[in-house]
Amino acid sequence: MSSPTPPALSAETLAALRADFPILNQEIRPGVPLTYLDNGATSQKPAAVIDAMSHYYEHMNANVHRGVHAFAERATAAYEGARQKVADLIGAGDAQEIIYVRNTTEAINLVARTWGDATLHTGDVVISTEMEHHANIVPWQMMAERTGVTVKYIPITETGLLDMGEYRKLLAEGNVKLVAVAHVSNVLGTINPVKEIIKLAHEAGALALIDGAQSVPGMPVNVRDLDADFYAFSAHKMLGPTGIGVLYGKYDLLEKMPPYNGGGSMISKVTLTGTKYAHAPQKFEAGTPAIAEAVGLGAAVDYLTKIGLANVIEHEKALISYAMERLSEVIGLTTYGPSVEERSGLVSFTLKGVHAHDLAQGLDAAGVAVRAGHHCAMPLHDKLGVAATLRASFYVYNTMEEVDTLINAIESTRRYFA
Ligand code: C6P
Repeated sequence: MSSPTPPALSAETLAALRADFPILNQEIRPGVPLTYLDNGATSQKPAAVIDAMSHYYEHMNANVHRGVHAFAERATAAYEGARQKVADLIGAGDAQEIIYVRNTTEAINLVARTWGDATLHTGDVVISTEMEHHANIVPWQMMAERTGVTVKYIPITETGLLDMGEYRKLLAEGNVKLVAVAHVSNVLGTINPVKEIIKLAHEAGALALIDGAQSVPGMPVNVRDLDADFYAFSAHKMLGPTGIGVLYGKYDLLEKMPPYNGGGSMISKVTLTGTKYAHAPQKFEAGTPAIAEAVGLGAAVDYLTKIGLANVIEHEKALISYAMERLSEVIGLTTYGPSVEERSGLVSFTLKGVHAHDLAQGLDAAGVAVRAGHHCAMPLHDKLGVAATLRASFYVYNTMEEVDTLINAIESTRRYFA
């Protein structure tokens, strides 16, 4: 057995950090502690996030941007304060570039429905990739049905990287108006060279949308440094609550885009003959928003900022290096995706002779929570030639011992099916 790389967070720091997550300290079944390795699907929430949401409901619950009473003002300040925290986290120029949505999926659909429908026509091209989550494929296919655009895909290489030569060729074919790419693949873990991808898109006269669902939770991201036109992510994968996500957009683009939903809050004037819309971000936030969730997201940003996202990625790197090493020792196990250097803290794999769902059940018996299936990336699984994989995804509170627990559970399931 190999010895683990020293983790980036000290044992004391990690123990203190784990104590912040009430859910982690429990047994799944009597005598079986929880080993939560399904962070790519959703992360656990620290007490600071849960408490911030409870505090909001207990001490200031009111609608935002409407009343003039004290609670309404406090709620609005908390809601808008969280927007500023998000803007600071991702290096946005202005909090007005942060639109609250339900999740990454809605953020991408918003761009397709508003910017896409208003701007694109038959003959225009949108480039996505073979490694995308369905959230960054289906909205463009639906938009293609409405507008007549063509969707093309950057292929992946044998090692699970984007084929940049093919990308250049697709751009050279012309008429590309948008490049929509994941920053980090939720199956391969590949960290894509999005800065270069965006630069090339801009040189070809196209905009770039980055799906940051798997990147913002685990690494420093600066949208201005990347020069992203749109950047989408979900709170629930970054220690925050479900029900809220973010679309970042450059302000001049947002101002030119038509609204998404119509209704209260997104207007500046309504008459019976027509409506004048509010400026971004309100223009895209019709109706009563997810206020407590925004407060929870703000608390999650505070929590992550305190740890430092550079430390989060270092910690994940240590875990994934050790996990990849240990997985390579398991007979009949195949991992998918690039080397540790080009990968985030997740790994998908198959075990010869054992279906991914059976393996996941074997792991569950040992208290190890992982995801099995196509991970909402069917075209990628088609490309890999497998119907399903099993994915272990690590986060800041995971330990080297939990990697050992994973490996032991895989080994005993393998022996059971042998
Ligand atoms: N991936 C996973 O287990 P939502 O569901 O809207 O919060 O996020 C969608 C999404 C978009 N892009 C990427 C790269 C993603 O990983 C996800 C969510 C989860 O892999 C749930 S399917």
